[in-house]
Amino acid sequence: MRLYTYFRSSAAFRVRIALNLKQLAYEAVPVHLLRGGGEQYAEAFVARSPAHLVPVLEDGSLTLTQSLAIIEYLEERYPQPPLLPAATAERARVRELALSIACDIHPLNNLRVLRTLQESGIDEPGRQKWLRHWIGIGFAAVERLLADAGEYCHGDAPGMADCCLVPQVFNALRVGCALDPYPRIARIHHHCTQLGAFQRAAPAAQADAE
Ligand SMILES: N[C@@H](CCC(=O)N[C@@H](CS)C(=O)NCC(=O)O)C(=O)O
Repeated sequence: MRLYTYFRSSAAFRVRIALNLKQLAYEAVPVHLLRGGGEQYAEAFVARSPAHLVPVLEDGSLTLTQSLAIIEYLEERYPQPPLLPAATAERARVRELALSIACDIHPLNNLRVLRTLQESGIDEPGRQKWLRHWIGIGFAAVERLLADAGEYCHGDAPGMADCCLVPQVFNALRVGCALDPYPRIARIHHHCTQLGAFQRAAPAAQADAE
């Protein structure tokens, strides 16, 4: 398997965690999102990812974008260990948490959104404020959804929601969001980041880390 990735990309970070949890070997192909205007715009990459976004997973003849579609694919193709619970209602709960992060928080943090803000005259402090604002709104909702959570987002093993939560916390800490208002998120982040699968997926552990 081959994963097109960027060390700091939180969407790629999600997939790296899932691959590690499932103990699947993969070749990491770095795509530098900033260098030369961004390698995501190079023609060879756009053929794989028409939206100019990482991650992209290649597994045999399959080329797949969208981190959650990739994780769901891995779950069906390589079921052990499971990243989704067995019961339908519980699976929906985990997807609810994962989508709250991947759809409602992360897109507002994205590089191309920040570039557009910059082009519209929003300065760096203004852009940081924007990031903290949307992360705060999103985390407040996720914190409430985690009312029954223990060490992980759901149940007693890390799953798809944890694959989304930890990278989003990484982004939050980078822009100076305090986790104090979100003790459940902070607790789950702490437990997950004790695990090798999360540590090996972390931005600083990637070959392309700067
Ligand atoms: N919904 C997509 C989001 C992918 C995404 O936004 N990737 C970011 C990095 S985290 C990216 O490639 N950004 C490049 C850009 O904004 O130009 C997914 O979950 O895979």
